[in-house]
Amino acid sequence: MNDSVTKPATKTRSKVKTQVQRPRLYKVILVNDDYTPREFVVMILKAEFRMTEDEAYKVMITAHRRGVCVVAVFTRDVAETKATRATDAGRAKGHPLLFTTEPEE
Ligand code: TYC
Repeated sequence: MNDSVTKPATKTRSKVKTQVQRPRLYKVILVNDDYTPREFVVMILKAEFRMTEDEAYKVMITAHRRGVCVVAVFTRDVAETKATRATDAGRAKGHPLLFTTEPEE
């Protein structure tokens, strides 16, 4: 029909959404037992998780009373490494002290 009316040239450009994914975080959990001395648990928390005496005592006594206590939250690698190191430090002294990891919801 009207050939003189031409559509403006359009370019189709697919939109690229850059998604920044936050890494899943993992809790390090201190598990109570009946044998590891309280002072030893506090010492390990200070050494491995850079806690003050007060922070370490609070975490230790919470695990002692409630069975478990969340120590801190890290990326998976860091959480697993710290939990393993802390558990191994107890085992090296003959204690059944246990740290586990669990993903955050
Ligand atoms: N329950 C231990 C005791 O009475 C102390 C303790 C606390 C051990 C916390 C482990 O995760 C723990 N000697």
